[in-house]
Amino acid sequence: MQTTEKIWRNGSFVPWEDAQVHVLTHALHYGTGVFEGIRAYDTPSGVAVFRLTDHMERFRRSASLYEMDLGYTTEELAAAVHATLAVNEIGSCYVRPIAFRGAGPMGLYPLDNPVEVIIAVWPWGAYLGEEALDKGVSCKISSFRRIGPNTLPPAAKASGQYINSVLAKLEASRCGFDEAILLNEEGYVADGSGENVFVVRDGVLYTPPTTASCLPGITRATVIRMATALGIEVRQTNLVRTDLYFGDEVFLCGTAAEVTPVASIDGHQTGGRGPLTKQLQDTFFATVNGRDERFADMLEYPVGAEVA
Ligand code: PPE
Repeated sequence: MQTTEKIWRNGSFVPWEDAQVHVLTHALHYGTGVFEGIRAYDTPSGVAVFRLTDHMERFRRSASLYEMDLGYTTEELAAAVHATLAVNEIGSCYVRPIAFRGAGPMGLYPLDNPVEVIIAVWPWGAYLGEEALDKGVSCKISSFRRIGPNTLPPAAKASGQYINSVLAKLEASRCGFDEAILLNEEGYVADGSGENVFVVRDGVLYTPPTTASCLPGITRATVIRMATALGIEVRQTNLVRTDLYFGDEVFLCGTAAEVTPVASIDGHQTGGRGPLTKQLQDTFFATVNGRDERFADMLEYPVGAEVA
């Protein structure tokens, strides 16, 4: 991993190598952290953060589920992200805010442990490999079911919940696949280990509803908005695994994965980066790179910055 110079920690900057935690950190034992994954992009008008406010609002919702007081407003956290980018003099990169319960009493009751908030940034290229953006990835339907609204609610992005994704990812990789797609307890498609799932069939775009235990992805919402604007019909509906096997095109999307085509599922070939996937992927990259005015409102610049 490519490191940067400074990490924002509880309101000030510390050198990357000094941003340590105690081994009895509550979140390390019990997973009591909430986090975000955000991307910043170099644009002709400077460094922009994609849908920063939406990410910070989800961060706040995740924290509230676990009764964590972030101690900063959404605006303060957004300003801290811009400041972290500036102090590290970095352009396109990944941004990782995390709030977690720190060292203090042991045991499951977390409210006596301090909440720490940090923001780190680092260069992170194509999540599933540069080639995947063009050629697509191979996916396996995981034998592990996705966590549900009454176990570990997928509407929150909490650290401990990701153990579910890790199991699925390990299994997929052990079996020779690039990525895992998880079904929910009812057997409907939920999401990838770290991405939402879309299928194209006869020119219509399908994706599971958020009630299917997928993360309410911000890239998912972006793709739905773009598709609608491009005149593509979008249906949020429960999908079964054969809907993916028989899809004309299948793709994954997420902050890290951006828009990544799926080449096969359980060995069933899809159309790869077909025409709709390509159109949405091109629109996505043009937007985040500041080259598509239609969706420019989703790019957030530091307050007071000149936006040409
Ligand atoms: N589903 C899951 C399970 C998920 O983790 C992500 C994001 C998404 C869908 C897409 O959500 P959004 O980023 O809001 O469009 N996964 C993050 C973590 C990846 C990681 O390896 O860490 C991400 O993409 O940043």
